[in-house]
Amino acid sequence: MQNRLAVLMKEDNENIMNNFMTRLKQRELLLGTMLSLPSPETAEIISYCGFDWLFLDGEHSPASVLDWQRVMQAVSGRSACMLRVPVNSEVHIKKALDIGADGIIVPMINSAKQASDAVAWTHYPPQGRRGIGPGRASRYGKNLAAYIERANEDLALILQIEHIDAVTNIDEIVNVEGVDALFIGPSDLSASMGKTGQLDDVEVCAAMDKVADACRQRKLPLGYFGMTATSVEPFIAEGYSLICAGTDADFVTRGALQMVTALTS
Ligand code: 3PY
Ligand code: MG
Repeated sequence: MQNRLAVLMKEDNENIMNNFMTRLKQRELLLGTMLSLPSPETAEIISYCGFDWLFLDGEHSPASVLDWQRVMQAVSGRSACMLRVPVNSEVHIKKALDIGADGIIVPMINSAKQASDAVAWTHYPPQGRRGIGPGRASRYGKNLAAYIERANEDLALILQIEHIDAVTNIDEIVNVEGVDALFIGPSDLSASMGKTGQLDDVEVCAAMDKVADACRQRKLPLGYFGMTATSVEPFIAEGYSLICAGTDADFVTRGALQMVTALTS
């Protein structure tokens, strides 16, 4: 019996995290898509489709923390789950990590101070001040010690650059220790410049290039979101490594429209 428990414990510890962080740090191309529906079944279907990672949108969707826990249970480790918290806050970050997210995405980071707050809330002491509690992330406390030992190293902190103020402060933001990647939010960035959705605009492109240059200098991975393959391909070619393309809701819409069109045209 004792041996059996020892084996189980070892397997649990080895499986407790995934290799997302290793690949992220090496700026390997990581292909993901966005989950916006609080639906474990949809998440499960998408998890069988081969994405490296999933962007769980806790900012704009109606999903609760419990919904996201169910979604991650359905994904069951087939893709890494990055949960976007609604806002940069200690409580949201703590809950997102405790339910077992492999990393978090924090929207609208505009200054080095906001970035270092996110770092503090994401990391256990001594690097940060994340509170300790048992949850799904640590097998409900069964592996708490092992989880705490690895969490600071293995969980990804991804900050969204999606306001012109963030672009202005980008050199300070990229120098904040403990940030694992930046991720451009093209819609909000263009909107903050009075150019909503004008992603080809010269000034919007220049702002994105400034972020890309700062990341390149610091060897910091950079991500981008687009609705279609065509919209993200130029960014992959430019060396953006953390790519999120499409959303679950849009996949359903397109499939349904395709069927109606096929049957009515
Ligand atoms: C944006 O485009 O603003 C986003 O947040 C995409 O993730
Ligand atoms: Mg945004």
